[in-house]
Amino acid sequence: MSKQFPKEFLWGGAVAANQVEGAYLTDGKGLSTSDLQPQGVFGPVQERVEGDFGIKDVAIDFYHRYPEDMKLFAEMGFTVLRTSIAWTRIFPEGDELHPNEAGLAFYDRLFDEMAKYGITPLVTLSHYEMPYGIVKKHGGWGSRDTIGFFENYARTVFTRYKDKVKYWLTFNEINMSLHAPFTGVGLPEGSSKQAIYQAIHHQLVASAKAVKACHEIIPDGKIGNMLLGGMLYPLTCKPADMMETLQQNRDWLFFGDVQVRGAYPAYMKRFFKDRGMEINITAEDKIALKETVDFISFSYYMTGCVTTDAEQNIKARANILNMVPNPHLKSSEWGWQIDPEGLRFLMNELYDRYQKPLFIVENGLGARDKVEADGSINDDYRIEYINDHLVQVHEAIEDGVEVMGYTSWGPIDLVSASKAEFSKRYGYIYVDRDDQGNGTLERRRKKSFFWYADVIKTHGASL
Ligand code: BGP
Repeated sequence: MSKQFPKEFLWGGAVAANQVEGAYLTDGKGLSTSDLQPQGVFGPVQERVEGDFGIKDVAIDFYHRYPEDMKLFAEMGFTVLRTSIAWTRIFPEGDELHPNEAGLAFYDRLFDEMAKYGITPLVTLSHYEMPYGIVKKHGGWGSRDTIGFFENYARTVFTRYKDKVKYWLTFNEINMSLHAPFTGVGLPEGSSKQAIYQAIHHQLVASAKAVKACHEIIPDGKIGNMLLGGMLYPLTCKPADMMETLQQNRDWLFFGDVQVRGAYPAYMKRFFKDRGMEINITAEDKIALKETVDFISFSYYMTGCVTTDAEQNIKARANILNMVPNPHLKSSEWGWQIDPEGLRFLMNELYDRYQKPLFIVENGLGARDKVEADGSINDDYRIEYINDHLVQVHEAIEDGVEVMGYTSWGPIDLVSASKAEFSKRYGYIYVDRDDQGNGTLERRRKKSFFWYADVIKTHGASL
């Protein structure tokens, strides 16, 4: 069967401001939460000391080198690039009334550069970072006031870029707040579940208000949510395992349920009651939540299993999300289980549940690459991974799922989110930098670069 994708399908890659830009204080940028996590999104928060503080300070210097990178993306034939705006470039402390013009001007230049090559921007408002000023002064998303700060930021960027950016996302992997509360909602590690869910509630209201603002300011625009697509399977067909899997899948689908359906799902009533939690949801909040997203975007790297067997549960802890390993799947070096068919399964699940178009905005293989003596980088493992996943995306389209596009994660090597290291690479483009920050930052095409260019050129027929 030909793997031809629809002509209007968008092809490209995805990056995030704090993992590529560097220039962490340039042109009036304020400190973001990510600038205080030198060891990554699960790492401790450290007050900054003078001088070098970790590899994210420079990252891949995209802030200055984006014209060169855009040229390479265009050479691969990208029709879309997902990136995020660093909130702290626009509002350095987060709670100012007026934006920082130099920060706004940077993204004007960036979007203009994309336009030169006909690359459509897909922009995340908040990708794993927020102004540290809001955390220090207001307690992050724990405070209701943060909804207003975010809405002001969202309205500012929608108004400024309304003619340049038509596709938007609110919060990156909003469901990760349960696993990394500081990164997600600016609360300290060890915060109570009650506090985390209250902060998440504020974030969900803010997300809905951004959706409303986008609809008002950019009537021909589209705005989506962004979920970590962490599909879980029951380890056995024991009814108790089935039930537990249903519950655990709801832990992350809950966010989508609110953002797509416009209200808290029925099952959350018992969830909160059983845990003795009470979330302050006002009548105005309920009205605000009714403004729902136009499409659903998600990341997809792996699947995992669920069991009610205590012993198996202790043995698990195979990856960052503590999923029980699936005996039928292989894992990456970082314990992420590779499951292309799971992507088709997940896409069908999401489409059955919501009947909204889907956008796969992250997928890829983190691996250590070797530069050969002749300078080539032969990343066949990456080609295989992406090929197999794209074949399943095509299957899902054949199944009837509406899919807007695919942006693989890190088309150019960047700083890893979970470990803030450089040796876990995702790119089609190699960047000369190591975990200690040594290297020239020179860009080089890997074997996968030419392979992906071919996939795009043939609309998937070469898969
Ligand atoms: C997602 C994040 C990204 C990204 C990716 C890969 O969860 O949205 O920011 O980094 O995971 O993760 P890592 O960089 O830890 O390999």
